[in-house]
Amino acid sequence: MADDDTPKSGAIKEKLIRSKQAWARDGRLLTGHSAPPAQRLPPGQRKVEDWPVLDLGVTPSVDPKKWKLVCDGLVQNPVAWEWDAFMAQPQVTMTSDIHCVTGWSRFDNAWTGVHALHLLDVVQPAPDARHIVFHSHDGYTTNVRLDYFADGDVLLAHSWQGQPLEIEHGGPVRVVIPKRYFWKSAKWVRRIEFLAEDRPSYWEVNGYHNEADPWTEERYG
Ligand SMILES: Nc1nc2c(c(=O)[nH]1)N[C@H]1C(S)=C(S)[C@@H](COP(=O)(O)O)O[C@H]1N2
Ligand SMILES: [Mo]
Repeated sequence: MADDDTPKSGAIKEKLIRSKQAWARDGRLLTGHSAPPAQRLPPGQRKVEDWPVLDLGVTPSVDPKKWKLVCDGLVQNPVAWEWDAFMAQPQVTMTSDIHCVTGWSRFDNAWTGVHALHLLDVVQPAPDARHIVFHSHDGYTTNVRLDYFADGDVLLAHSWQGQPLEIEHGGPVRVVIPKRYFWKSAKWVRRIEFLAEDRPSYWEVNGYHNEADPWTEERYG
């Protein structure tokens, strides 16, 4: 949050943010159990059929024609892909479950987009790159370890269930990191920054866990 990413406070859903901070304080939904990954619903989660919208309350309108994805920092080949260049990359479709820290899980989401491993192939992270921060058009940021991003099931998605991702869900392009709580999956992504040192970001400095593994209930920290 060191740069000018901070959203205008008037535009933020202050109430939602305050209540999520209170959840972190109270340890809400923590069960104290952990579940084996063979079981599909992580501890403390309930399955939903719809797809809730969760964000800071700022829905940026991002015209794909003006959208650009910058990957920079500790990489040997920085890229700045405009829409056509992004869509010209090899495409994958992968199905995964969403686990939101507010307690809902949504199974079987078919995402289409660019595989994270392809992006890594292109940019070639420098040997000392260990961490990533995603920057989004609404001012949101979130951090993950580079090895989590390289996990094989991660992608930069432009479509969900075969349809272009709706703007409320982060279109034109969002990150999808299935093995982490969903706040790690940045909507409206515009920049992927590669770093040597970790940089806890929006929720990670507001009471939420740095790693966010739903199976061990890394909700707060
Ligand atoms: N840019 C951006 N990405 C974001 C957020 C946000 O506020 N801004 N919220 C995160 C949180 S807390 C969740 S739970 C998911 C929600 O995604 P959805 O609205 O598509 O369900 O997006 C994550 N990615
Ligand atoms: Mo969330």
